[in-house]
Amino acid sequence: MLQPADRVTHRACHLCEALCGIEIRTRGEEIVSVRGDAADPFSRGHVCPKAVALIDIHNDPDRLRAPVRRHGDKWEPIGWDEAFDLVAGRFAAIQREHGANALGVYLGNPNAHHVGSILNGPALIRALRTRNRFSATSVDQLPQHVACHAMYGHLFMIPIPDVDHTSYWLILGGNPIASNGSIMSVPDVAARLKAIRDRGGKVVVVDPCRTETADVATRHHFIRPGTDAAFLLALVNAVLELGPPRVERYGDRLSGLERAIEAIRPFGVERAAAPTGISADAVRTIATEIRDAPSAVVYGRVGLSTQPFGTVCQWLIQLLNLLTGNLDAVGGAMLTLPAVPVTGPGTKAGGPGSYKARVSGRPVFSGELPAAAMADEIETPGDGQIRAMLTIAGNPVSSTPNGRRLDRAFAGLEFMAAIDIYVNETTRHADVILPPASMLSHENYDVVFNAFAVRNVARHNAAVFEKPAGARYDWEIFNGVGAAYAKAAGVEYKTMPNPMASVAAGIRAGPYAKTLSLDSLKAAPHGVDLGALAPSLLQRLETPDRKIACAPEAFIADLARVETDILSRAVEAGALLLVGRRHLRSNNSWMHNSHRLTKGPRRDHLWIHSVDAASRSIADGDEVVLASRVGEITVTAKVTDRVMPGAVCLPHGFGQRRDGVRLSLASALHGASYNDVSDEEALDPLSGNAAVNAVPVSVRKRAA
Ligand SMILES: Nc1nc2c(c(=O)[nH]1)N[C@H]1C(S)=C(S)[C@@H](COP(=O)(O)OP(=O)(O)OC[C@H]3O[C@@H](n4cnc5c(=O)[nH]c(N)nc54)[C@H](O)[C@@H]3O)O[C@H]1N2
Ligand SMILES: Nc1nc2c(c(=O)[nH]1)N[C@H]1C(S)=C(S)[C@@H](COP(=O)(O)OP(=O)(O)OC[C@H]3O[C@@H](n4cnc5c(=O)[nH]c(N)nc54)[C@H](O)[C@@H]3O)O[C@H]1N2
Ligand code: SF4
Ligand SMILES: [Mo]
Repeated sequence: MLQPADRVTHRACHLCEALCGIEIRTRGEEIVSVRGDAADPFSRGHVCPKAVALIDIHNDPDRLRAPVRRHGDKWEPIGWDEAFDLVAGRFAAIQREHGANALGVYLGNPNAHHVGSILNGPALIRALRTRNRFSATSVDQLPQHVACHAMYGHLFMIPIPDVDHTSYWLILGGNPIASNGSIMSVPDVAARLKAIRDRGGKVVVVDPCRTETADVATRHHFIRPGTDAAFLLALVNAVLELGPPRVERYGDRLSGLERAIEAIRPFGVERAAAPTGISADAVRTIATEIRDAPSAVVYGRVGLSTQPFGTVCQWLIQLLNLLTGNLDAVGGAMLTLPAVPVTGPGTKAGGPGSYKARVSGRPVFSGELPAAAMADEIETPGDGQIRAMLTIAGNPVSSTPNGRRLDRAFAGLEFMAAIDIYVNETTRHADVILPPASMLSHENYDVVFNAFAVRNVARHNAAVFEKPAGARYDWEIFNGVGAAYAKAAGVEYKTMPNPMASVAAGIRAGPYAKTLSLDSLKAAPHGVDLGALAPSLLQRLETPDRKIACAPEAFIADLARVETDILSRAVEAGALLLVGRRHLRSNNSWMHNSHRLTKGPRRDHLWIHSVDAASRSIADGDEVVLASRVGEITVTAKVTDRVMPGAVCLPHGFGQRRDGVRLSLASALHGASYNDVSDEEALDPLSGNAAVNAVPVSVRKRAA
């Protein structure tokens, strides 16, 4: 029953990229309900089951509410100041003895959703002076940054599909119905997908699995994992067969187009058919449909980036949109124009590092080493070896490749601190955990995902609760560590102001400054619509010559690998490649402690096609051993034609059942960690991004 004393707060859900507006009713300190905010012009009342699970996270008895220090396998409370001094003192001492790079830092995904982390985190990281920086970016979208930085001059200049106006959407390696969209904030994507078809358009999905998105698409093509580069090369050639490139709109702002076409032509349309499993006819049909559509957009996400050809795939996608005149065009792919700019003056364009990973020689991009190289850097002795770690909102033991090796590496550290809300697979190795206050007591502005939305939107997120006495915001924790570290290490750390001040300044420096301010946003609790995406890429290019670089030499050189590793490599009979999937009721590795999300049927099965199951005498529900170069896990098989023959599919993020994890619900669940079989040596060489998809594996029935 609603009572007059109930308070209503409007904000956006911070759990995924969709930016759904929510309405939270509270009575005192209790949350009465979480609902979709029907008055939000962007999300229009849509939410997924995770929004309601915000209640579970807020109330979770396992969520840490104050700093803790580990003694053996026991955790004891510790005061904030004592904790800051301990962490800073140990970091400084280890660096004094072994050099600044003896400290490693890993940043996880939730940082991207929190204004305090995204705006104030970098100052702390810089103050810590280490080159050994890692993040979830290199198990995710790094190839998109690398491709777009090379072509357009800024790592955040990633064109977004104009979902609301397109007539044709080709989706590769993304399942927005389950993920709610990525590098494309698109709330209520199901309705938006349906609208494409209702207005006579088409949606075509290319994926080794028949996903929930494939179910609502016009057509779905199975593709053998990791072969998309060959498919995309064939598609470019099929487009070129139909006539000259439609590049008039780019005028003289293209460089290297001829060079790119010349490099791509030898791949032809026919050769991709056998390795990919998609016929040349099907490729030509897609090319014709794209060419005939009033507007079209090609989009590739996690399944395209986290595979051995991530950067080449993302480059070819940009080229396809460009060659068909759909880059920077309505209904195609355009840059969002956010209220708080993330490109342009005063922002960091990013780019390749001037150094490489110490042990593996893997590339560095925008000051970060590949997460797949972290275990090497911790385990390998020598100058620059990591001996202490700081993780911030990250769970690399479950979320990055060869988790078991990383688990062992973390166990061997001299010292570790985590800024995190749980004792989980990774943070159980910490000596000190510093937990920020519940996100519902944080004021928030989503600097990142408002900048990658399919409409220009902005929304201020009011805090639902006062911060409890003694609790700290994430940015206050950064200031605490920073100040203590400055003292201990004798370096500079300038205390950072409330990040909302930077949001206000960002809006003042941004394109809507005349009509918008932080105050006017606060007065618009349902968010502000700033209009549809519009062409702006050509005006915003940040390459040195202000042209689109169509043919980055490193990308062209990597085509040789398509030849050797895809086109000329025979597929062994019975070979299996592992791919991942997401479920609407899960979020990477950290939301399995919510009763609302984990109840109901199990979602941790290994999908295997009936042909592959039969040849291995595997029946539905059997326990099977999934093995790769790096290890084995036992999982439960589900025999299904949703996955193609030759591929098996497992969700990541399970496997909380490990000693010392303090997640009472999650650690009782079935399921093993995907990343205990993904391989840290498998990566996209151009970016260093982990190839957690298309992992060669074997599957056998577990001996009784
Ligand atoms: N096999 C496979 N692996 C994958 C993927 C895949 O598709 N397949 N996907 C990859 C992708 S896209 C990503 S983004 C990464 C994610 O990689 P990570 O970010 O390393 O992992 P998460 O599971 O998101 O863990 C988030 C951590 O943040 C903590 N946390 C949650 N909320 C807060 C908060 O408010 N404050 C703080 N300080 N901490 C908080 C959680 O307790 C948890 O420790 O995983 C990648 N790994
Ligand atoms: N419910 C839920 N939502 C989430 C998350 C979550 O964990 N759960 N995580 C959030 C995060 S951090 C991210 S980055 C986004 C990711 O959002 P999406 O990019 O939509 O990711 P997925 O849903 O994992 O879809 C990836 C698809 O790639 C396919 N795939 C795998 N390998 C290949 C390949 O070689 N080729 C092709 N063509 N396809 C391949 C898989 O079968 C799968 O269908 O989701 C976000 N939203
Ligand atoms: S779709 Fe994403 S933003 Fe929307 S309610 Fe679900 S988790 Fe939150
Ligand atoms: Mo992600």
